[in-house]
Amino acid sequence: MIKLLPLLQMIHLDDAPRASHENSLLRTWDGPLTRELSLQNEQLGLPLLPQRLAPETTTTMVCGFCSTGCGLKIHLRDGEAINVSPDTSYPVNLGMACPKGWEGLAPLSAPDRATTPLFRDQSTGEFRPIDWHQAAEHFRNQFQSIQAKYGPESVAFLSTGQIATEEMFLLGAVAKFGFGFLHGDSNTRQCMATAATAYKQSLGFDAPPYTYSDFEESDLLVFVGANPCIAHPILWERVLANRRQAKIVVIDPRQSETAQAAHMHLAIRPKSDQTFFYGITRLLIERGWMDRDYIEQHTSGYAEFQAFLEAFTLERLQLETGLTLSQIEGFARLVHQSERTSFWWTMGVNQSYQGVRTAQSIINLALVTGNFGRPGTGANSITGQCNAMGSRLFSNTSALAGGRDFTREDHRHEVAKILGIDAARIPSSSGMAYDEILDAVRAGKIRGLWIIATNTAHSWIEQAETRQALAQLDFLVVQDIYTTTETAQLAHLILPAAPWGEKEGTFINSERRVGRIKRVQRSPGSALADFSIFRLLAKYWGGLEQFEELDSPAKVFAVLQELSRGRPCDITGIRGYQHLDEAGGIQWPWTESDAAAASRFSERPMPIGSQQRRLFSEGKFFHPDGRAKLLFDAPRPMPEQPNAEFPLLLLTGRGSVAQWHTQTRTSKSAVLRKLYPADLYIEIHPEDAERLGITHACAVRVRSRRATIVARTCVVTTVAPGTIFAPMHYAAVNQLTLAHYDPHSRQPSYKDCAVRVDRMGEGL
Ligand SMILES: Nc1nc2c(c(=O)[nH]1)N[C@H]1C(S)=C(S)[C@@H](COP(=O)(O)OP(=O)(O)OC[C@H]3O[C@@H](n4cnc5c(=O)[nH]c(N)nc54)[C@H](O)[C@@H]3O)O[C@H]1N2
Ligand SMILES: Nc1nc2c(c(=O)[nH]1)N[C@H]1C(S)=C(S)[C@@H](COP(=O)(O)OP(=O)(O)OC[C@H]3O[C@@H](n4cnc5c(=O)[nH]c(N)nc54)[C@H](O)[C@@H]3O)O[C@H]1N2
Ligand code: SF4
Ligand SMILES: [Mo]
Repeated sequence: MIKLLPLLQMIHLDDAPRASHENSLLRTWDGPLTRELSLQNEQLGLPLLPQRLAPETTTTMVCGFCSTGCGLKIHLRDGEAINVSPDTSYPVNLGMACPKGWEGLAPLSAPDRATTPLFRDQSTGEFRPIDWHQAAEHFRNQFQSIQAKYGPESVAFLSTGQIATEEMFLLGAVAKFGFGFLHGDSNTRQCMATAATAYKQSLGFDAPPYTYSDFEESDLLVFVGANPCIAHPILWERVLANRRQAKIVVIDPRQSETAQAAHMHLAIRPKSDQTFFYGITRLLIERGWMDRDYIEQHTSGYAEFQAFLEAFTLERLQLETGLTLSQIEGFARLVHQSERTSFWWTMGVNQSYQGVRTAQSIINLALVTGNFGRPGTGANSITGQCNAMGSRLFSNTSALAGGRDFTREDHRHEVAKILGIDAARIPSSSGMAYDEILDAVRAGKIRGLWIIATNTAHSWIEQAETRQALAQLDFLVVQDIYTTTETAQLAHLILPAAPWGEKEGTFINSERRVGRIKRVQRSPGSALADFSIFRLLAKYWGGLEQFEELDSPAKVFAVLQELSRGRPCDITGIRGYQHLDEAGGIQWPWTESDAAAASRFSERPMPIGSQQRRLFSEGKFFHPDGRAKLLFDAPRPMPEQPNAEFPLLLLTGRGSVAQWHTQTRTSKSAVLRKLYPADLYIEIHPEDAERLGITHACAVRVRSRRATIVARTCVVTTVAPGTIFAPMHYAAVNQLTLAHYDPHSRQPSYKDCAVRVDRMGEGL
């Protein structure tokens, strides 16, 4: 048997007999396992899908990049994927996909895939391959000894919105209720924390209200800090399919690709959106252009809000937003005249030191004008990662499963009962947020950290501090699909994971649609699905028999359904994974009674066409009084404003359709690599360039108070004078950014810090 295994799988070098209880642990799981055999997903109960099919056939699943959640056809030969094309019948994308979707398989076969656990040798500092048994023992021994020495607060995990919901739930449950980790957060903090918090406070639950057909049903679409042409290209296709001759307004300091395609571009001064929306709301109210009935019947706090808005005069608006009177009035008139206005926001709003109140200034405007719950309306946050919505609802990080609160005893008891565990195992607080975890590492309070499917050393704000924290840890475990990520390179232990395409489970997209992913390829070496890794680690941890029953994603999905019962995200009406295939994904909520009612009309489990559902059509919100709260606060000044020494403001964001985040995946596709510049560039306005004696494609130094980096220039009029733009896909960019956060959501404010730009050789 040994002969058949690739070299890296033969990893256990000592021949000492393995403790018999460990063999028996594995045997209960995998059948008679010899130490010579590395684990495979098949042995852990995750067979290659689909089984028993014709040699050449096709299956379907959702894309593993952005939260649009397009349906893809996966073409198989002998049960393994050989190609991808868009699914023509999936209700999200209707036969379209962006380049990332088409190239979805390329990242799986990259040469730097992690194929075996790697352990850093203390003496040489080099990684040494080990087997899964040794990896799980190291994991247990190190974390348990840190906990024993420094107490329960001394360990934490950082997870992701890019693994299956079943996996992130299992991680949260095993780590928090099993291993006793009090702190665990995810990269959803970088992305959706603001929207989640804003919705929860305003509407009573983290519930994005829309369905994608709202793009087509709107008369006026307002995009705020969102660049869907680049970040959600297939949603933009849905906008183009609008049948009502809609007007499109883009509010963005940059003339983004989306702004270029809009009827009206409001090049707002960065971080003045909150002031802008207050001012617009005031203007609409002053002119009697609000919806009095809607306000009276469905909102609370209107009188206080109206009084607060008095200060947001037209003069103030012009001064603070940099927009002209005619732009402001023109926009207010458009909102008034449109029967159906929908507001769509993304990172230009969420990633801000005042993101939650800014998001709520948009929610308030939609409520006050009665643009809620009807087709083509809504205050709609577009999600980022493929499964950020899954992590918001079920990951047991900032919220307890099912959108519950860790702080509520009744909620802890509900979850404990469903899981069959003692409620005392569930912490009574959600624990530290991402930034607080890294602060605690720097303070020496957290000594052990487990990072899963996120590339902290590249993507977190203010990188020098971040890397300093990671370097300080006694034990850093990185669970990734590649060994080469900036974060994996800092690890003591690398756990090789299997990505999208090599495992099964579900994702939840931006419009709350639960979609399916499948295992259509074998993983290289002994890489395992995150699901299998969590189970393996739980097994080795000891004393966690209660989690053993959760031995397949399908079983965990059934638990998630139970956890959702009676909650706003109730999915008890879904009849298993196959139902998701048949229905083209299913939006939450889909309750047992919804399913029963639908089956009265149709033989099929759920007919396509009954699928487009939005929330709040009755105007009933999730607060106890059924009303939406109008929440507001005085806008605050930007903490690091440009000055004489650092005269430019740095905006960061997505650079191209072909680049995904820290580029670990998209850089593996030769096709995608042709679609973006290999090296870091900054966009700068011709006026600034001229003043600095810079031309196009010049090498420049970009300096902030934290770092100096080198970039090439791209001289364009799409950025406003006084600002520059740099894509986040290049690791150097977060060396410049300033660690500051929204106080309610603790989301990093990535899009505002002061910098200077100098020609190479000058200014330093
Ligand atoms: N190709 C590609 N697509 C992606 C991703 C990717 O990496 N690559 N990532 C996915 C993820 S996780 C996310 S979260 C989304 C992000 O999707 P988006 O939020 O659409 O993308 P960003 O480019 O980060 O930011 C959007 C815009 O905010 C603007 N902005 C900056 N500051 C302000 C401000 O103060 N006010 C306003 N109104 N606008 C401002 C920027 O100029 C930028 O054009 O994209 C998803 N889709
Ligand atoms: N300056 C600046 N910084 C930003 C932003 C910005 O606009 N400006 N945007 C922020 C936002 S919105 C986001 S969402 C973050 C994204 O930041 P990250 O989450 O750090 O970015 P990714 O590159 O998506 O990292 C995902 C990691 O998981 C690995 N991976 C992929 N699939 C799997 C899997 O199935 N299992 C395991 N175990 N690993 C897997 C990948 O190889 C990769 O290393 O960046 C944030 N950072
Ligand atoms: S738009 Fe998003 S979900 Fe659709 S193919 Fe592109 S990356 Fe995948
Ligand atoms: Mo994101």
